[in-house]
Parts: sequence; C-alpha cells; structure tokens
Amino acid sequence: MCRMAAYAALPKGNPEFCGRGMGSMFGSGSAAGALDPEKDNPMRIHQKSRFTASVSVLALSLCLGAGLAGSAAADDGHGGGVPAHVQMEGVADIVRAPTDLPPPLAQRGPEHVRIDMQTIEVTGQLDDGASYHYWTFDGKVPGPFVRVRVGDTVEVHLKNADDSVLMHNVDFHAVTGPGGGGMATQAAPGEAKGFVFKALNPGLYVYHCATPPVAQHISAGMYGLILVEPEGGLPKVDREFYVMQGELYTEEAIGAKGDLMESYDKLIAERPEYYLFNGAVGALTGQKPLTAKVGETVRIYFGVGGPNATSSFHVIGEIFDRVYSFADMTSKPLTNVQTITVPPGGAAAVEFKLEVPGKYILVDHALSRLEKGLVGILNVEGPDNPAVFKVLNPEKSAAVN
Ligand SMILES: [Cu+2]
Repeated sequence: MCRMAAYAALPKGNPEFCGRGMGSMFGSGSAAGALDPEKDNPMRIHQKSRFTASVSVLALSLCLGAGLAGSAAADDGHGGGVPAHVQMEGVADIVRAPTDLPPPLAQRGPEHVRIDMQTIEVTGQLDDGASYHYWTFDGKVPGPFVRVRVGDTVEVHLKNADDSVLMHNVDFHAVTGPGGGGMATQAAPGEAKGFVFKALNPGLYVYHCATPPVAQHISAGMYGLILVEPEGGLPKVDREFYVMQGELYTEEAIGAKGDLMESYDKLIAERPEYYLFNGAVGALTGQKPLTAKVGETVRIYFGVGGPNATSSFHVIGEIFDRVYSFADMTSKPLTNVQTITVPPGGAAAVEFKLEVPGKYILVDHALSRLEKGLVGILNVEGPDNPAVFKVLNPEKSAAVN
C-alpha cells in the first residue's frame, strides 16, 4: 500500500520513470522486463552517468571551497553550489537531522529511565525523484539517539506499529544480556514488548533490529546509537552532532527515479548501489547540513549501521583533535588524527575546534562511495583567519613578476 501511495505521488508520463520494478508493476514495461538494466537500457545508463556527473560537480565545488553558486549546481540557500533539496509529495522525509540528539545529562547519580521506541515501515525519499520503502525506528534514519548514564537501570519499551507488515525487534550493543534485548523485544505488527537492563559499561553503542535476515533489516534503516555517559559525563563542547553511515541495495542502478525495489541478491553479494549518511542522498548536504561557527568546538558521534561496509570516516580540511576510537569513551582519546576506521556495528566520537570558515566535507575516504551518495557538509561561518589559512593569488603576487 505504501508503495502504491508513492507511485501515485510520482509525475505521470515522465520518460525517466522506467525502473524495472515499476514497469512490471504497471504492466507497461513489457520490453523492459527482458532487459538487463545494467547493460541494455540506454536510459538507465544515461541516468547513471548523469547522476555521477552531478555528484562530481558537487564534490568538485565543495573541494574547491565552494563559492560556485550559479554554476551547474543550484544554490540551496546555504551558499556554495549545493543542489537544493526537493521533497517529493506524498513521500516521507526519513532523514534524521544531525542536530537531533538530547543534550548532555545533568550531573546526577544512577537512575531508573524509560525508553519508548516504535518500529515504523514507511516509504521515504531516498534521492531526488526516488523513494524507498524504509524500515525505521520512530520513522527516521538513524533511529533516535538514546542517552543514559553508566549505572542507570534502563527500561526499554518497543512497539511495532499496527500497520507494519513484518516482525521487528531491537538489539542494543550497550546491553549485557542475551541478544542485547533482541529476543525479548521480538514483536509482531501491533505488539509491544520490553525488557530492563543495567548500563554497566560506559561508551557509544550501536543498536539495530536483529530480526532475520538481520542484514536486510539493518540496510532498510533499522539502526541507531545509544550513548552511555561515563561518570561525570564527557568534556563540554559547543555543539554535538549525530551521523550514521549505511548502505542500500536496490534492483535499480543508482540514479534511477521512482520507487526503488530492494535487491536481496546484491545485499548478500555485498554490492550496494547507495552509500548514505543519515538515510538518504543529500541528507547532510542540501537537506540538513551541519552548521557551526569559527571558534567553536564540535563533537560528532559517528556510527556505522552498515550492514557490511567499514567506514574510513574523514572530514576534508579538518584534523580530529581528539578521537574516541572504537567509541571507548573512558580511555585517553587519540589526538591529531586524519581518518578513523569504524566497523559495521561500531562507533566512534571525534572532536575538533573550528579555526577557519568555509565548507568542510564529511566523507568515507573510500572515495568511490562519494559517487554513490556518501557525502555531508559542515558549514562554518565566521571571520577569516589568514594566520591559519589564506588563498594566494599568483596573478597579483609581486613574487611572480
Ligand atoms: Cu526489523
């Protein structure tokens, strides 16, 4: 039903509306069904190359320090040549804002805390003109950022929405106990389940749906982070952000329009079409970029839902002043790190001070993935700082003459 609703929202008679799943659903793609979409469909090949070109324009403009408004990419109001986000009608916005996380906990002793979560299956926007049937915690990707303190007794209540089709559950890596709570929360559509655990170990942990096939549920968007603050909390920073990386496996090649269908074969072969920050192409660029000011310190809580790819997380133009590697939040952090490795089902926190204004690009330094949707922006505003960074203009330099 959700898929049909998405179809209804798509423009009719669009020549680019040629996804394989869609053709068969509409009974209008008799020839398309016999085509190999990777090799035989010129429209798809055209779409793919155009997509790659547009992403490359974005990447180039970003890497050049932006300032390309009015060029091939439209200005989105944030300045700097980022394609504007256009929300599809009748399709949900599943992107969780990177600022959507609770503030640090007040200094307090251990308490009894309650967490309520809902598993929701929803057709959401994956890309410009493309949707996907996501499975989510609370309707967004990633799921809600959960924040507790070491020693807390945590009461988890999971409701599987009445209109779900599938069973879902939640497995917290912060739990000491069988299945991380997965078995205890296995819920049929309309059911509510729960469990209680004591948060014994401080750290930043992934949670995810662990209903088989687990990789399928994770890929569809069912992952998030839980922070178990150590005693006394973490050092104060000016801004905190919540970013997660995942992969999506679609029958259609990247760049296709319409409601895209999952490819179980590609999932098992670990050949994703999309790599994503916070659930969608453009989630953290044209739609919900990170923003901060010169002089501020920021911390990014970064996790990988996966289900399969390890991230080499990097911010172009910045150096991580401190890294809580593997999300060990109690050891002395590493210092002065360029790129971190974060495995699927793993996390890390990075901190850095912003000295120079401009656009800083979040990537996985396995940079082929940038061409598959994996890019974010941190916009930093403030006065120039030529003592740290300035651009030379050789044409006007006396040294040239
Ligand atoms: Cu699930």
